[in-house]
Amino acid sequence: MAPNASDANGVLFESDAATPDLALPHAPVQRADAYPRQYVWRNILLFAYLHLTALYGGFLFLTSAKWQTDVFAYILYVVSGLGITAGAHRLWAHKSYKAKWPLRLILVIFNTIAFQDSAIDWARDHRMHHKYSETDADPHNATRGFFFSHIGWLLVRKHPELKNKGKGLDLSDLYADPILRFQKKYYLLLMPLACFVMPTVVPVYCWGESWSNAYFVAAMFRYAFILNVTWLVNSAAHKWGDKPYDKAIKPSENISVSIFALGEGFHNYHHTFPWDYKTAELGNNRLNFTTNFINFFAKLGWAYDLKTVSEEIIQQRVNRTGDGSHHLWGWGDKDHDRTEADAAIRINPKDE
Ligand code: ST9
Ligand code: ZN
Ligand code: ZN
Repeated sequence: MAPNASDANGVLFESDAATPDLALPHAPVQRADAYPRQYVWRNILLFAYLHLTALYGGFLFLTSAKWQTDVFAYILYVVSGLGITAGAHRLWAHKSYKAKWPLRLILVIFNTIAFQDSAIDWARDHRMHHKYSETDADPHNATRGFFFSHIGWLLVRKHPELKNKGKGLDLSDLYADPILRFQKKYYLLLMPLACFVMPTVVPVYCWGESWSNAYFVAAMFRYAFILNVTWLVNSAAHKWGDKPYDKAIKPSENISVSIFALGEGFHNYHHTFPWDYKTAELGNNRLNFTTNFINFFAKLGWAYDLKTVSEEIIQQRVNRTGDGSHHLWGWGDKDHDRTEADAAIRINPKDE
């Protein structure tokens, strides 16, 4: 079922679009009411503990861990990151491509190392984030400020509006996948093994690392690091950057976030065309590690039905709702506005 409620604030799938350039018929509205916060003290204490141990882990990463442990932590960051970007995000939340079961299995293992809750729950929250973007029904509503959209939303009970509107969400595609059902059913067993036990045990038994370096560096520091990178997409990339595709929304093109988030910081594009498997316009692949990962599996035939938006539609949308910052490669770019080009000051011009 396509989310087509009249109060939806953003498109989720291509089928929701109601204009030729793939937008909703009305402009998006931001909204946040002042509702009483119900603090979840268990989460506040656990996140405080995580960040304190991660700071110590960051210190050990630089000073006393073996180089193999540092490389291992980096590899875990990349693979667990792909479990979020290529898995929970582009495959499961947005259905922007399809994957055969071996790739889905790899991605679910990567996703469990990332511990951002089961892929089904992640995709459920994320569909709300796009469909009711920057309203009370958006889990990390960025109009509530940087802190709330970064981590604060995980420290309080969810807004009743989110739970109400969430009832209308169709998740049947997610529950139809036995791999996702298995992950959700056994999450409380699989997640601690994948996110904390395995990253601690491997360095100790494979290259003789100390228990403390292994735990603080490969488990806690690596986990907190990737969490904060992910949260930056919700906070920084909803605040800072250009809006070449839709200037009426907060999500922005944030290159710095993209570098750390494996290509997920082109957020103005992504909220404008969320079902594009690249989450960015062509030409940005250098910073889009996840797109290259999906392209690689597409060559193997394990990823297929990759969806993307045509240049014409992108251009229409840029012209109608963009903030004018859409990139030009330079003079003569076919996208260069004619009036602006004609009015340019040219010194010693000579057209060949
Ligand atoms: C974490 C997730 O950090 C991070 C996600 C970030 C997303 C980023 C997106 C950006 C784009 C992608 C870029 C990726 C870049 C990656 C880069 C990598 C290098 N719809 O939740 P509950 C209903 S997780 C419909 O308990 P509370 C439902 O009935 C960190 N219904 O609400 C549900 O029952 P059930 C680790 C919904 O009690 C019931 O409400 N995890 C929806 O208010 C209760 O749900 C944690 O720390 C919905 N969306 O508690 C756990 N939501 O589930 C954190 C709820 O049975 N979470 N319902 O169906 C919690 O502790 C709690 O959720 C809470 C709220 C305290 C925050
Ligand atoms: Zn967003
Ligand atoms: Zn998304």
